[in-house]
Amino acid sequence: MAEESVLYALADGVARIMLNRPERLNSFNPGMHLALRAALERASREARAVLLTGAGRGFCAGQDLNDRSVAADEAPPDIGASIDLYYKPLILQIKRLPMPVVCAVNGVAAGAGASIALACDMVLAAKSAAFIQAFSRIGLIPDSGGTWFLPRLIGDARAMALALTGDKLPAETAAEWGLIWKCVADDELPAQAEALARQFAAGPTRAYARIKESIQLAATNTLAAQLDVERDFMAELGRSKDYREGVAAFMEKRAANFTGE
Ligand code: T3D
Repeated sequence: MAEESVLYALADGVARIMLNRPERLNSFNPGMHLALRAALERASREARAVLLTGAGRGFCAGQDLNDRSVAADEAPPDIGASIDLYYKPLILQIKRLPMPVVCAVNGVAAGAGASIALACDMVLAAKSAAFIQAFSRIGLIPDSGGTWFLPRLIGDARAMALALTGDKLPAETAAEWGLIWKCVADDELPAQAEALARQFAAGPTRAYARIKESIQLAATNTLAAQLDVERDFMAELGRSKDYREGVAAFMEKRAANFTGE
């Protein structure tokens, strides 16, 4: 039987999702897309945090180019349809997941693989990892939100240069530039990413969901509109059990026991 292209394990509130086509650097075929979408859907029902990583020496090399016939006598692939069917829903699913998604970039993240990492809420990368906007190398543009994430995270000049050149950006530089949260020693990545995911799984889940949503809304809101968003979310969270627990724990000088309610 073929190995599963996405592995899923739930423990202590953390859904651990691993892209698992290491022989192709975890590049995407339709089966892996569907498996990842199903894993994220499952996490949305049973987890309080997600940890996404890749098997083997790479994180993800984007689209599996073996699935793209470019023979002169064949019709060109309908890449727009592939984006509508697979990549766009995947990015939106990550962004809309009402819990933190931690991404542990264990090796190269290229093409849509880089964009998928950037769609996650906190990105840690191994020192040996790198981010490659591989698209222009094959005559395409950054997709899966690449043209949206890059300028917002690192500014137009750096975004443009990475997209145009397709040059490899080492993880350490990615962290220095603010493209990702942190670059860590290779052998420390699993433990550090796990600790962060566990911390989130034991935290105020509803607040995390609203933090995630607020920061996304801020990308397009005016200040006045964003102040209204903050008021509404604060009003809602002020009625939550976790808020009561957080304040009580502070007053009693003890650790809070958040339940996500
Ligand atoms: O088409 C649509 O639906 C539109 C959506 C597009 C989204 C996109 O992601 S477009 C961009 C697609 N990705 C790429 O262009 C990246 C292609 N890969 C590379 O440039 C390099 O592999 C890397 C720079 C990522 C890593 O280089 P390196 O030297 O560390 O590894 P390698 O030897 O190139 O790759 C290892 C194996 O993985 C190799 O197979 P082999 O020779 O050992 O049998 C290689 O062919 C395979 N591999 C790597 N990336 C892909 C891949 N196979 C298929 N598709 C890939 N994307």
